[in-house]
Amino acid sequence: MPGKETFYITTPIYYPSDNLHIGHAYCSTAADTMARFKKQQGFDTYFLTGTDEHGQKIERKAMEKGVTPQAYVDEIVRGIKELWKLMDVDYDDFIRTSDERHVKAVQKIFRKLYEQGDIYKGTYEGWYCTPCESFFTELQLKDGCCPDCGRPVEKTNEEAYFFRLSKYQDWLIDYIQTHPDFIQPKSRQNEMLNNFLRPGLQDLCVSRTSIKWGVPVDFDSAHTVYVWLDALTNYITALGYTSDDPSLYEKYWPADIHLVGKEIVRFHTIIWPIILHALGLELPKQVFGHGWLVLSGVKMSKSLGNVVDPVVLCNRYGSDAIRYFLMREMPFGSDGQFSYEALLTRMNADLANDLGNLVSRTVAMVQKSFDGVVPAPLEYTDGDRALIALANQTPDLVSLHMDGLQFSTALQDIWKLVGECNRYIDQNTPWVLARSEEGRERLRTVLYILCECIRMVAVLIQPTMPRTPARIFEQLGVTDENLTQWPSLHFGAMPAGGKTQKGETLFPRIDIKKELADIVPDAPKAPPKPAEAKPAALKAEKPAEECISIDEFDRVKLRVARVLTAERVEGSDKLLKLTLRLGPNDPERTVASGIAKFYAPQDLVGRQVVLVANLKPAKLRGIRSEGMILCASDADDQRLTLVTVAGDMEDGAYIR
Ligand code: ME8
Repeated sequence: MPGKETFYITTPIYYPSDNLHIGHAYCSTAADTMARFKKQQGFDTYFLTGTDEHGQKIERKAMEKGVTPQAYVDEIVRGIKELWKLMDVDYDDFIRTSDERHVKAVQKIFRKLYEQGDIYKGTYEGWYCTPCESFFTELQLKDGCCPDCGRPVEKTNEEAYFFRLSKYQDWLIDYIQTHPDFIQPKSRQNEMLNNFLRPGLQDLCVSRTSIKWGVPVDFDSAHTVYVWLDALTNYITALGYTSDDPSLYEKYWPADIHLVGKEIVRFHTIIWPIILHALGLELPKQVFGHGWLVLSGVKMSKSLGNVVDPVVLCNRYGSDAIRYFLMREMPFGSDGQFSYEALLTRMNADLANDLGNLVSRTVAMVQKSFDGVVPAPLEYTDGDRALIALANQTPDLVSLHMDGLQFSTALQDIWKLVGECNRYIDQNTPWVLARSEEGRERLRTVLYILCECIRMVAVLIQPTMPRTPARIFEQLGVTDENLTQWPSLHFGAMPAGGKTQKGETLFPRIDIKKELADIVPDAPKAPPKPAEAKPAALKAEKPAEECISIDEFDRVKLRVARVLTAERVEGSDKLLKLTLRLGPNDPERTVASGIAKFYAPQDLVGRQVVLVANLKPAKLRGIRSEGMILCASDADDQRLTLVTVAGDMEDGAYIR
């Protein structure tokens, strides 16, 4: 008998930092949700996460604390595992790069690549910051100084091993072009091809003599393996590749999905595939680069001090609510804004009002009218059949969107059913039906339909919200395990007669104002909403000469443009040079834009921006800039964000 189809999904391995923030939890929650979904669908799933423990930063931090690097990371990893437990991130394996199984495998991989000539010894030339013990390339320097501490750097060189990335460049371009699903979303694929691969790859320095906390090169003990080469291989070393028992590797490799944040797509789609190919191994089927959770427009990050602690959130609101928010709030692949207001608003609207009320109202009515026993339906009306049809379609829609990693859309599909159930209650007014004998007959059908739809909703939310479904099943009196599984997702699978139980409110309503003021007074708030437009009569104070007429405004041609390429401008830490596409008949434009401090070039490629298209061309640092892209910035230019259009518009569209 053939075994089950396998599904192997991974998160990046996290740097051990004192506290992982809600941005880290985002990636793990997504991977866990996907793994649970596939398991629910009958796949033999394997979900890997772990920690990336080597390198200079850890070495230094451990030294500051007066402990060994191993003791330092052990303590942090304990905390990370606790966090995943709290968030119901139910991994199959947790790999640590300091695990002996990993270290041994990395050594074997390094040796194999060396012996076959893909790794060779050379000299690393670059700039060295002594206080930071860090090497930088010319491009990484900030105004000629160390980008980390700002102190002067020295030109230096050290003996190092190099990996022949350049040899595989053409193969990789071809592979990416012939495997369009390999890098997702598509914009990331263009970015990799245009920004990194087509301009040419340089061989990569893959060893250091100055860093001791790393995997030693076993045939040259002065060297430790470069952290990214060490880290990337975790996806196969965890499965036992090169070990005495490679059975997991044979079963699960190639991975179905590597989920990674957008800033590390480059490592996963350039260095990693080349390592695998050089080893003669298959490539993962897909690398998906998700967006960032941002706070006030800036990526949440420990070093910026703008982090939100998932432990605090889960303890306060429950992990299911947090998981739901993370998966529902932003389309996977795009950046999303975190704010307490948004979280609490969604908890009240979607969880307390829509889902919670639906369950409590329905169970209360079954209790009141039928002694708590789910009644058998009698005859279905057209209205009933419409709701039943929606309930039967929803699992297919959810599957479709989950398979495309569109978590938010899949949840919207489920909440459409929840919403229709609530509307069905309002239309059928069960409290009126309960008053007459005839009405009570009809009420049987109405309440059965509601109970059965709620059961189906509970099955569908399991991957995102692992705890809530059990509470719903208990309230509905569902005791048969089969009725909690995916194959039971067809209307009518649940027999009547279940004994309902009034339970605790699933999601209590929160007084948002009070919560924000009392409980999280220091909480980072969403950027203030623009002041509401004042009535015309009150606006007249504005001096007339500041106003422009509509004809004057019409002279400014604003158009949607797509960024094709983006690169830094040599000698300037402010400017990026962009090429933009407008309509099919417009020539490409070059624009120099002062946004380099806020955007990395790779984050712009593929995005739509708003261009002042009829601005007189100007020369900036030798670049003829043909227009200006619009940005919003705060008064002291500390924050800046691109202006774009809310939905995908055709390139070149006019903004009026
Ligand atoms: O990059 N929003 O580790 P890491 C969304 N060790 N995701 C975020 C985020 C945010 N605000 N902040 C971080 C590393 N992440 C390497 C990986 S893999 C072989 C080595 C995500 O701890 C980030 O995008 O810095 C990345 O995918 C993950 O957390 C781990 O980040």
